[in-house]
Amino acid sequence: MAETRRLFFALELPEEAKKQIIQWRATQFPEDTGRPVAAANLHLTLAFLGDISAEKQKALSQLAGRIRQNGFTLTIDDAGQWLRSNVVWIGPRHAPLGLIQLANMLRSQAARNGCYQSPQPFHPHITLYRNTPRAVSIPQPNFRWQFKVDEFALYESVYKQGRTRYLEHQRWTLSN
Ligand code: 3AM
Repeated sequence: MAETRRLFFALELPEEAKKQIIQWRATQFPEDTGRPVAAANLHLTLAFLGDISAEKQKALSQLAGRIRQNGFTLTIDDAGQWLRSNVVWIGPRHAPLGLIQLANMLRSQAARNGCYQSPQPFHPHITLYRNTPRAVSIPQPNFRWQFKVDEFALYESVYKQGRTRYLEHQRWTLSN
C-alpha cells in the first residue's frame, strides 16, 4: 500500500502566547481535567486532511500556495468544553473574517480532493485538554491574547511511543 501521512493545516501560536496559555491553564484547572496538550503542540487547526498520499499532499500544497489573502489579527478571549469530543478549548469569541476565509478555502480545497470534511461549521479553537472524562467547570476567560497572523502551515501528526508530535512540512505567508 502506498505510504500516507496524517496531515492538517494549522496556525502556529507565538511562543509568548503559548507560555501565557500554559501558565493560565496550570492555574485554572484541576490535575484530573484530562490529557493536557504539550506546549509545543498548541495550535489552531484550519483543515484536517486525514491520512493522505504524497501525491495528494503535493496537489493540496500547490493549491494552498495559490491562496491570496492578507493576514489578520486574532484575539483569544473565550474558553469552553465540548463534551462530544471530550476537549477543553480556548478560542476567539468573534473569529476574524480572514481566519474564516482561510479555513473555508483550505477545507473546500481538501473536500474537492477527496478529504472528508466534517459538515459542522468551522469553530476555530486551540485544544488545551483532550480525553476529558467529565464536565469541568470552565473558568471565566480572564485573558485576552492578541496576535497578528501572517502565516499558516501544513503539519504532520506523528504518533510514536505514546506521544503525538506535530512536524511542520511547509509554511506559507499570507499576503495579497
Ligand atoms: O486542534 P484540534 O484538536 O481541533 O482533533 C485533531 C486536531 O485538531 C484534528 O486534527 C488536529 C490535528 O490532529 N483531527 C484528528 N482527527 C480528525 C478527524 N477525523 C480531526 N479533525 C477532524 N476529523
